Amino acid sequence: MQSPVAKDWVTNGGNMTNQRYSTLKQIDTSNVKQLKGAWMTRLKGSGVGGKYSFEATPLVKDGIMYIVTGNDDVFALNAKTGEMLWERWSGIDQKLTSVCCGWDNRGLAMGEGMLFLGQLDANVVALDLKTGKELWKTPIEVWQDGYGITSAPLYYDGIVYSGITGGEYGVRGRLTALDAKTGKILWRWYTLPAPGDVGGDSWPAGTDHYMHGGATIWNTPALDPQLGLVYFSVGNCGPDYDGSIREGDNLFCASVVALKAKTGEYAWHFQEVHHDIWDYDAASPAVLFDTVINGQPRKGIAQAGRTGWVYILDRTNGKPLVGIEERPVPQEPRQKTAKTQPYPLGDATVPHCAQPMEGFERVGCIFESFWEEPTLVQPSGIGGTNWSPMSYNPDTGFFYVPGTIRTSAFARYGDKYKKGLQYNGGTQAAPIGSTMSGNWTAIAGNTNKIAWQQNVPYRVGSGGGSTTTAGGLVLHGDPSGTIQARDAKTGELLWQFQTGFGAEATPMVYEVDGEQYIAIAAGGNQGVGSGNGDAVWSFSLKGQLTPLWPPPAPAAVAGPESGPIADNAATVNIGANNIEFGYFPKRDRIKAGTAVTFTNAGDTPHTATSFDNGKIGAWDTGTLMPGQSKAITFDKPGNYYYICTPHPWMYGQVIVE
Ligand SMILES: [Cu+2]
Repeated sequence: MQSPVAKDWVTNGGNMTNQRYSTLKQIDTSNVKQLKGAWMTRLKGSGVGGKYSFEATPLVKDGIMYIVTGNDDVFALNAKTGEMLWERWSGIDQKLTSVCCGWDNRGLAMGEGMLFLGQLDANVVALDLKTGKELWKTPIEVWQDGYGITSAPLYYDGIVYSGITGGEYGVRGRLTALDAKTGKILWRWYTLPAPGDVGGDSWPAGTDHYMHGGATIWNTPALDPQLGLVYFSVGNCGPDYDGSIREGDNLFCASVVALKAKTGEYAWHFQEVHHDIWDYDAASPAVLFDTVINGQPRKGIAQAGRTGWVYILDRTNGKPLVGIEERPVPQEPRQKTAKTQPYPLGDATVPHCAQPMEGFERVGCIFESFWEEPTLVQPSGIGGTNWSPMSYNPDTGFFYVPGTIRTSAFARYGDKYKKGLQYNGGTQAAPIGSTMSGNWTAIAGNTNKIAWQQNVPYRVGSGGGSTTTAGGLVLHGDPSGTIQARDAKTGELLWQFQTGFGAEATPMVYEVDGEQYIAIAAGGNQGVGSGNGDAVWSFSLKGQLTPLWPPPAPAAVAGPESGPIADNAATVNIGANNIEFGYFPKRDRIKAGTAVTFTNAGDTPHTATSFDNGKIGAWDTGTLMPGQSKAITFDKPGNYYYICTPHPWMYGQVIVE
């Protein structure tokens, strides 16, 4: 786990650095064009349905591959042939109400002859590596209270470290350490400090807001055995868009944190965004690397934030390695905005100012404040870099950063905490008609400056990230369904191959019997709307399989798109047909004076809320619990767009004639 990654890939990030750098170099810049599919295996329909994303990185050990789907089902495959060796179906409740952003599992951990996974129902589970048989199962929380797990755990030295989700449900985030042998909880470290703890004074005194402040952990920790520290990124504050009730910096939201790996004792932290009101999580995994700055060897750690910056720190103490300045930012007293925010020196990977759009009077750059009037800001509330991992190549000294280029219309509306329900306090939908795209950026680890940058048509910062190799390659998927290889030095696209499904997971690299393979899970991402599926592909120079047909293209423009229009549908179902985050029909043409009944046919609360550019909430169903309905009568001819405020990537349209 401490060695450079070679034949096997034994943690989510390759080894404990999360670098996703493989030393294998049989496949390189000169021959990558010859790659074809060695095998492709469908996982028996696991994770097939519009509510799922497939983001997991497979693990490989001794010629066997282990992969987990968005339904938390685990499969062992012969890594040379793709043949299924065993399967373990999670049996998780299909009516979970605590999944904010798609049913998803980012991967597994391995150690002591076991596999470890976190489930959406907030259980950490150990399976026998040989058979898939369940050995123990520990609930680290209760999903009915808004908790879940989507991150891959990390195993090291007898301990399983797990993150937790629920940042949109008013939970109290934490890192949980479990005994690998028994599943017993050894310790918990709360990312939301109580009064008297380190950081406790960054929450308003005399309130319990810190108990509901989110700050969850979406991705796998990294660990430095020499320093004895475990590192992780911490997500947004709750309620996401309403800072009015939580004056202060709100530690440890949007931070990188280091703890003593054995005991969970606090070591240091660095907060990327003070008093976050933009959903600017640190969601992508923290990456450990060594570099040389001003002639001095330094121990670094880096994290790609939703702000579109890479934060480069000294991993011994959390101090900036390249330089980060506190600068004054726009103020909104009602939001209790922080006076200053950290600005890393170097380059951002995505644009930092929104373009004006018709209807919006308030347009700004990063850290622009807002209240109830929708305000356009870039980067959007999903980044920048969201959950997607970046990789680091010690040969080039570059990080390979996935980016989303999107605009959010931020608006606050306030929220009361109710156990187990969404607690957002506002919304951040992209304006109807605004473009959404992505990019890949190489950032130099010793200067934080752009070495190269390539724009791509779709958002890539949400699901799949990059992997890099000693063969001089950067490997990544694309929402259009292709896996792609680039030249690590220049970013030039050298090879692509159509997998047939949204390729929204991070590739990995392994070797069996002297042959190098590159594998990727292909099954789409519900937030991006890329082709759903259950495929795992493996590629090699001796491969014979040819590409599949491309899946439907994901959205590149925000809104209900140009899909079919239903005529006079009297009912719009929300979350029907196992597509939790969508309206059916999405577009409806009716006569003036008609009532449309919005019915929540899904498992989580949804809304249909008017979203005319520049204005939110002219009409609103309010929160519809599962099974509830509300009729809205449309009297005047016109075009009525709407969104779901807690899930601001859901769009609908009613055309009144
Ligand atoms: Cu919704």
